[in-house]
Amino acid sequence: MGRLRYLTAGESHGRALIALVEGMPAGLDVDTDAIDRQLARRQGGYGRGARQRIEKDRAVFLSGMRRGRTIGSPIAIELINADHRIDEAPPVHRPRPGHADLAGSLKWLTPDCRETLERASARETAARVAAGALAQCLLASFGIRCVGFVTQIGGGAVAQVPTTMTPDALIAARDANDVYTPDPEAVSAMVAAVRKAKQDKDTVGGIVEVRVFGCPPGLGSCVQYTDKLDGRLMQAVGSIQAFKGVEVGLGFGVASRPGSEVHDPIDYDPALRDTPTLGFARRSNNAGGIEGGMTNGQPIVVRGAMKPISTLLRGLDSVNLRSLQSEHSDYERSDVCAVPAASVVVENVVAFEIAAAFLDKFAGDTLDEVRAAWTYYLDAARRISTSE
Ligand code: EPS
Repeated sequence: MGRLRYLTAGESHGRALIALVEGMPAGLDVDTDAIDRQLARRQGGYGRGARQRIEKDRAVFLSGMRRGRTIGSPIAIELINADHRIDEAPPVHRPRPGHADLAGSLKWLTPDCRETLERASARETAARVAAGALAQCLLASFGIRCVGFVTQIGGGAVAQVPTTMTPDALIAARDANDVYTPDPEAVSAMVAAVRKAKQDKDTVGGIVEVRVFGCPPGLGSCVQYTDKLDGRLMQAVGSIQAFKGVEVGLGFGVASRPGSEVHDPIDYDPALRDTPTLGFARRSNNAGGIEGGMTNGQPIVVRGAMKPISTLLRGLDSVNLRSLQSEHSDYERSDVCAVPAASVVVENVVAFEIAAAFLDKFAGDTLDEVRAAWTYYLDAARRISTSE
């Protein structure tokens, strides 16, 4: 039994994408409909291009399951690409600034950027969503819920999302529009920002946020840098295609405030003893649920900034890798804005890291052993004041 981890394989126009998940305990009922719903959400959102009309992502479980339950062996999930034409796809010689095209061509010593772009494509995030949605099945069975949504598109369309919103309220409001924001007041400005980018033959980025509810304290660790949960979440989100910034809690906002306005004072409220806080209430959650690399029982809050997609209909100044002459970058069919879709990706990569940290602490070959460890821990933690 190793740490929960996953790898992905597959090219954008290859036969399929694969997520290979290892370390999931046996005995977990897998809600394949819930996984497919996440995949469908990732395919949607205002600003998507024509590719999503071709694909219909569904998770095909190739291994690791019997009768809808995990059996402890590696779980291979396949997502078949309808548009698989990698061998016929034309070469790309004019790298798109911002995409992996030039750096990859220099790395793999080829003037054909397609060799790189096929794997660098954000199509790969479908496999990450499949792995994360599987992880959400585990988290759900322990009452942990992850909710990802859009808080900003472009410079002007900014949502206000109160910290008091429950997971159900967030999901209901988010799912009521196709920019995936829980603030109904922000929807029209977000749609207008995408529309304007499209008119201008340009692209637009934005900010997404994930809140994780119901996490017990003690996930992650302050002992080694590799185990700090905030660091792990930053790596997970920062590795998503087009993400250039990640914040936990107040994030960059901590720099400009005094300590008295950053750190979250601690109270004890016995009425909250049976919640994930175990009674240790906080007057604010600027830490975003993580202190010293460990969860503290408050909701986890992670934000990521996505740059505008690097494939612009009007192109950008570039150089032809064959002639070394200045030319406009190539246009590949693409999206104008994938920020709503990216909120689904962020939700699911965060879910995966939380599940991995959960299983680090409550390890077990079977779900029953994991549940026993979790129950024991919560019971002991509630009695902390009476221990020596
Ligand atoms: C992408 C280019 C486009 C996007 C793709 C990401 O692909 P295509 O050239 O096939 O139209 O649609 O995203 C997806 C296919 C997806 O499923 O998210 C890129 O270059 O990163």
